[in-house]
Amino acid sequence: AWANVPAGPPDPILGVTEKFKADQSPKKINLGVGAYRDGKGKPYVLPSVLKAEEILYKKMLDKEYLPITGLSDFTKAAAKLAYGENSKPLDENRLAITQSISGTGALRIGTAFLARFYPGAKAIYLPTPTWGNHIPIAKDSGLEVKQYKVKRYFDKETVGLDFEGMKADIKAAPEGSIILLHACAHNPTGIDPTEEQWKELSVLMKEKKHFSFFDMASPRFCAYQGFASGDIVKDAFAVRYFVEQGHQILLCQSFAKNLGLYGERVGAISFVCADKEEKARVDSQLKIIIRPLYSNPPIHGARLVHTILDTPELYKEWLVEVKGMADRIISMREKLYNKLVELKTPGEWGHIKSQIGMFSFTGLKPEQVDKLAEKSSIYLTRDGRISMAALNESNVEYFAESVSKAVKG
Ligand code: PLP
Ligand code: TYF
Repeated sequence: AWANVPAGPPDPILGVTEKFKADQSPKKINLGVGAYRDGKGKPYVLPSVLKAEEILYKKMLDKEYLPITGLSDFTKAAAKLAYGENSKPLDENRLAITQSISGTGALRIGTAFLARFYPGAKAIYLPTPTWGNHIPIAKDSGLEVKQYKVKRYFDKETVGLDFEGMKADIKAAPEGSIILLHACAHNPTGIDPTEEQWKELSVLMKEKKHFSFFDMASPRFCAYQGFASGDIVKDAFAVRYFVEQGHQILLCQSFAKNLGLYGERVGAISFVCADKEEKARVDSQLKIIIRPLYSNPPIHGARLVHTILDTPELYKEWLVEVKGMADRIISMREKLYNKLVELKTPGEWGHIKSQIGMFSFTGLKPEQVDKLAEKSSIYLTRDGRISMAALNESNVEYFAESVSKAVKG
């Protein structure tokens, strides 16, 4: 029956894992997929999650279907986490929110909603580069994909954000365009606008009457005071600032990376609406989109997140655990940088230390990436992105030595 089905290409990110698995070398390293690993290279289940599991187990809860929009205790807690305690749209009951199948599912619902109801052009502007899956998600939902630049490739002069280019492209987009913004820890570059730059972007987006579509997929994983004191305001800065400035944003949230709940597939999507009545209409259409897609979301991950966010001791513990992940990533950034410099590796490597989040955008060229796989059994995506969390005390030197060799040619 399927003689006419052509073979498709593997996913550029998940395909890296397939190649890694096929490699027999004991030294092999998988720097492809963005999933946190502990100091021994093993997946990390957060102790706060295990405690929440215990609490839930003891409750012997049933496994009935959730409503179409998910567990309301969870969506309330998720909204509070992103928008803050005293957010007007929450106080005024004008935030439409639904649970989603992690961040990907949130993006899929959000783009489907826009394709159906956005009053302007059915196009979405994605940053270049961006998370690869953004493109097919938007297309499958029926949006046309356009681009704005956040980084000029191979331009050694501009290791950081190409803010002027970004603004110029956003300005050039027709009035009322949909612009996707990574809320923090941009994937794959690890480069975010500064708070001042976000403020400028807010003004520009308002002038152009653009629509802000925020994707908040991962924490910054950098040790700043906020997290240590039990506050996530830095991660949420852009989202909260835009909302304060009156942007009626859409926000996709994922609990995969910040709680290590990758496989639980728990996320949320929310729409800041003009008033209660508009919220009710948006809520009704979200249900109409979700019902034929998957009917209602899975229950367990949402219960875990709700238990952690709404149990003060667990919440505090979670923040400490995120800081632990952040600190380990930062120490790997430092080790990698120092070793590359020590080995006199040609090029500037300071960006490895300044980038934010789980990834580093190394600047390695596709041929160098291929060489790393062939000669050293080291696997990463061809855009030169590495998951810093896959590095540890046992492999960071080998990685640095291999990179140094690949760069020297
Ligand atoms: N958006 C971005 C920018 C991401 O990097 C990711 C995951 O890596 C996601 C969304 C979605 O991830 P998930 O569906 O696992 O929550
Ligand atoms: O590493 C990344 O950027 C992501 C990771 O269902 C990922 O692509 C893997 C599987 C998945 C969602 C995200």
